[in-house]
Amino acid sequence: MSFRSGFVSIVGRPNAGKSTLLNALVGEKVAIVTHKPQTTRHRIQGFVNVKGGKGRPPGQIVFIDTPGIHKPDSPLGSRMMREVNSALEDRDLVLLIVDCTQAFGKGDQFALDLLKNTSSPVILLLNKIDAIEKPKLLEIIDRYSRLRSFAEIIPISATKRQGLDALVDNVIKRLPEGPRYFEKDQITDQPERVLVAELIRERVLIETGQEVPYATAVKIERFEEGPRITHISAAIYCEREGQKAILIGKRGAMLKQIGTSARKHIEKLLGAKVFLELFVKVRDNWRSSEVALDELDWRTEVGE
Ligand SMILES: Nc1nc2c(ncn2[C@@H]2O[C@H](COP(=O)(O)OP(=O)(O)OP(=O)(O)O)[C@@H](O)[C@H]2O)c(=O)[nH]1
Ligand SMILES: [Mg+2]
Repeated sequence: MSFRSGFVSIVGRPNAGKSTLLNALVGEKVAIVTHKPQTTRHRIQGFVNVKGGKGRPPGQIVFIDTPGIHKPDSPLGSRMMREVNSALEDRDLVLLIVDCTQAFGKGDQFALDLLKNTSSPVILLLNKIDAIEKPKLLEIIDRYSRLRSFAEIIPISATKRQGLDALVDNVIKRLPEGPRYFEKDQITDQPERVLVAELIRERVLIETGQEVPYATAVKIERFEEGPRITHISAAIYCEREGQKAILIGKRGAMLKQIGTSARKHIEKLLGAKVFLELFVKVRDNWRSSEVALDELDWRTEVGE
């Protein structure tokens, strides 16, 4: 059977499980995951190589994780939504992922409306089926089928890896004949230092309370691989002195906690011993400044 390949965007509301799904499909952690909405801020590609067999063609799928669909209330939010919109353009397929544990609301309608902008076929993924009863699932299927037509509706659990085989099967069959775009051993378009910055941001999101995480960004300032240890210095940006005080904590306890847990995750990622230095810096209202947003964008970070 001929080799298939193509680009498949994963879109949906914040917290629906897009990044969890990408990681589960790729088999490695390429996108950070937290229980807080609006964790992902930029597009992340993950590559999945598919072995052929039993009526399944061989191929390579480029999945694109995106920020959660929301109504932006800041320049940062607008940029995040630009990432979503561009992920809806010229794709072979779009996967709309829905959190089945949440009641249908305005945000879901907003997401469905946004999909009117895409000319690609849309597959509906009903996620988190591990956490609901069957009658509820049937109710959701019924509701969505009445709202628009989908190329397919597939119930899945990204955390329990249920339904993922059916998903890959379905996706690869719909892709056109095409080349292998990326080397077999490459799993993502994200450079190592961006993955490292994201792992630090993940720890900040998980360790800190309500308001601080959304006001933070992480920038790697030094990344030096030595023979025995990799030295990494990173700045955690926040918007106000009060947030800085929270991030540092009593006698530096919070920053230490973030650093220790981030270091463990980074060492696992790099497969090397790491010396991690973290600084907290205040940059007034960076989320509203186009200049600051440019500087903190990962593409600037890696010099692209
Ligand atoms: N029970 C259950 N929880 C899930 C499943 N998939 C994801 N989650 C949880 O849902 C939360 C959000 O997951 P993410 O993957 O970060 O969601 P996201 O759609 O990428 O969110 P944003 O990046 O904020 O837009 C996390 O706490 C996940 O562990 C699932 O299949 N079942
Ligand atoms: Mg995400």
